[in-house]
Parts: sequence; C-alpha cells; structure tokens
Amino acid sequence: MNALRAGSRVLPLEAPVVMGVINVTPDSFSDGGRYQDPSVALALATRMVAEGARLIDVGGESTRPGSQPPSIEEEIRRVVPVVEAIAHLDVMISVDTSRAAVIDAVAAAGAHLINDVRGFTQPAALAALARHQLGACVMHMQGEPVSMQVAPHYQAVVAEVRAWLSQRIRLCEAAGIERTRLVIDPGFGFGKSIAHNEALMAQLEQFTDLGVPLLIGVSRKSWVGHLTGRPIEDRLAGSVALATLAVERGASIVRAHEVAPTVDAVRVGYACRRTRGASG
Ligand code: YH5
Repeated sequence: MNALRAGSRVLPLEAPVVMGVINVTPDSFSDGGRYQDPSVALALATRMVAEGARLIDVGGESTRPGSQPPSIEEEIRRVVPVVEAIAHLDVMISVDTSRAAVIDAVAAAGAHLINDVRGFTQPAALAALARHQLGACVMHMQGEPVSMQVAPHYQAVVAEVRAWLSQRIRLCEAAGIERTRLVIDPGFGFGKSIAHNEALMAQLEQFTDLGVPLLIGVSRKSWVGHLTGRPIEDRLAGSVALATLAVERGASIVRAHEVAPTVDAVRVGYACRRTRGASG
C-alpha cells in the first residue's frame, strides 16, 4: 500500500502527495475553461510539477452540482490533446472519466490513471481499465451530478460509503485490476450534505484500513465556502486547512487546484501524523 502502480509508472506513497487539477471544460466555473488550449494546459502542468505535484488530473466532464455530461466525442476532443501535450512530463497523468471509449483514447494518448467519480459502475469502463493496466481512483458518489445535491440521504454515511468502496475494490480485483493499482475516495461533496462531509472527515481513519491508498478532494468546494463564507476564488486557506487535517488522518493523495500551498500543507499534516503518539 506504500506505492501506486498505474500504467507504466510506480508512484511512491510512503509520504503523501498532491494531485494538481486541470479542468478542460468550457463551463468549468472555477477555472473558466482557460486550459482547453493544450499549450496553456502544458504551461500550467509544468508549473504544477515544478511546485511538487506528483499527479495531474485532467477532466473533460464538469461534475459540479447540476452539470450534464458532454457527448463522448466532445469529452475525447477536450481531454486527448491535453494528455498528449503533457505526456512527456515527469508526472503521473490521471484522467477524470466514467466512459470506456474515453479510457481507450486517453490510454493511447499516455494517461496512467483513471479517476472515475462514478467508481467504475459502467462494466465497459472496468473492462477498459483492466485491458490497459491503468491505475484507478474509485470515488463514491450518491446519484448523478445533475441532481446529487438535491437531497443526499444516508442512514450512516461513513459505514455506507466505506462498505460501498470495499465492495468496489473486490469488483475491480475480480475484473483483473490488482489492488496495487487502486486508490479510493469518499467523494466529498458528491451527493453529500455539509453534515455528511463533516462526518466523513471526522471518521476519515475508517477509510485507511481497506488496503489501498486514500485520496481526498476538498479544494475550493462548497463545504469550504460554507465554513469560511468565502466565494470560490477565496477558498485557498480553507482548502489547505482541510488538506492538512486529511493527511494527519491518513490521506495519501490530496487533489488540489493550487499545488504549492497544498504541498506545504501535506508536509505539515504528514509530520503531525508521523509524530502522533510520540511523547515529548
Ligand atoms: C474529488 O473530490 N472532485 S470535480 C465544486 C466546487 C469546487 C470544486 C462548488 N473530481 C473530486 O473539484 N475526483 C472533482 O465548488 C474529483 N475526488 C476525485 N477523485 C469537483 C470539484 C469542485 C466542485
């Protein structure tokens, strides 16, 4: 569990790492579609790698609450040129998608890992993953982006999300994807109320004994807005605070829009985790 194998790469995870985000959606409210131009995306990715990102997450489907998915052709047209443009960088390339055809296209373009907010619930996506021997981030979501925030509901959110992820790990293994290629994510904000997010963070340790590394994404999310009262462009400090806590509670990968400050947060959180229990 101290390394992630994905495509041709091995990512050491003894110390936790940062995944930088590049949105290639025209409607992406947080980055305004600025990175659809592959040369602009390359400049951003290059900077993120210099700042210490070990993974870059390229997304062509906006999964913000209320969004509708693009066509498959449109999604491929958005992400493939960006993956090709950044494939030579010394970084693990992750692509946010739920679709087998997109997985095939980005595997050929040089992607290493698939980050599926639907947790590979489409059988064809699972098969594509196994075919290309890619890594996989299995995220939990209740519902679909278009309606997931209308009325999220759980009897016991932590136990339910944990059981679902555990089951997905078994299904991935049955489909031929080894455990060493998997990462799990409870999916903050994906069919979760503020109280659900709070419960997941309070009990984050519950996700650290499933035998695969834990990824968390809280950067700029509504939860941070709720806690700080700040608009999306002013949520860095709140996002970094949650990243620090998540690492102290066992997260191995933190997905973030601003890499440099998140790398510092991860170092601080990891130092606090390492020294836990040590008496002065
Ligand atoms: C995640 O947590 N999140 S896209 C709403 C915002 C700001 C940002 C209202 N993909 C995750 O970043 N993949 C996204 O303000 C993800 N884990 C994984 N694995 C949503 C996002 C955002 C949403």
